[in-house]
Amino acid sequence: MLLENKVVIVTGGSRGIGRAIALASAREGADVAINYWRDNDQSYGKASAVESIVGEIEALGRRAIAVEGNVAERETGIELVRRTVEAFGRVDVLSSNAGICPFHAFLDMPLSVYETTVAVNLNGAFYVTQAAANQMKTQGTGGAIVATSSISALVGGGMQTHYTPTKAGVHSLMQSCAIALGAYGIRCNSVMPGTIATDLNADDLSDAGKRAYMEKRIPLGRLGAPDDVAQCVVFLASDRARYVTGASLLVDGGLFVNLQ
Ligand code: RM4
Repeated sequence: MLLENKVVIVTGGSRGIGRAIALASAREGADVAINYWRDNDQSYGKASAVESIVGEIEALGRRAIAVEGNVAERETGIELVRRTVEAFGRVDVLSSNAGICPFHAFLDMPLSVYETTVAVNLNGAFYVTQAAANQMKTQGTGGAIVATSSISALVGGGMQTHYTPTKAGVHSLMQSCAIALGAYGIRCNSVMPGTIATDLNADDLSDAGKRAYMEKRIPLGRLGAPDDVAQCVVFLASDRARYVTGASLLVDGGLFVNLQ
């Protein structure tokens, strides 16, 4: 068990990649605090998305709590850590995963679309990382922070001029936090997912031509699944990565390197 008796916080943990990270962490022995926001997704049967993931974790014999809050607000990270410590006594791992990507053209992008994307993806990552790192420092036993950056930290997207800078920022945040927090034994790394089939891009990939184009560009021949990313997050969070900090791991099926 790679995360035996660890306490893991996952932001944006009710759906998509975050849900997979929460479940994979529980499967590896962790108790999990799941942050979510406006969970109105009824695609998990009668239960809401967050109710169903809590149930799946408890069915594994691990504990889980759900804490609603918009990570774009600084208080959310502070309250999320407080509720986690209240429930489980500590924080060992933070998966700073919450993010949005409302695809939109650049020239007529509404200010609200830009500002909300920056607030959630970058400001949110900063706030929750700061809150978790302060708790880990207080605990005095180190910790691991894994941020969900993106292949989009390294390459652009014509409909993602608001989004790609935030993912580059998350990547850089982890590099600087690795330096700032190394003295406390807190490791900071990022994963860089490629095109992973989730509700984040369901609309974008509902275009059969776009989906076929992306699949053709990926050397492994398929879009990623959320658990493909979750397994890499578990590795970076675990003691197997004990000497890894300030690093980033592409999880993209070879998409980034595929020019021709
Ligand atoms: C990723 C990458 C994918 C896109 C998602 C939303 O960074 O750009 O292609 O589907 O974002």
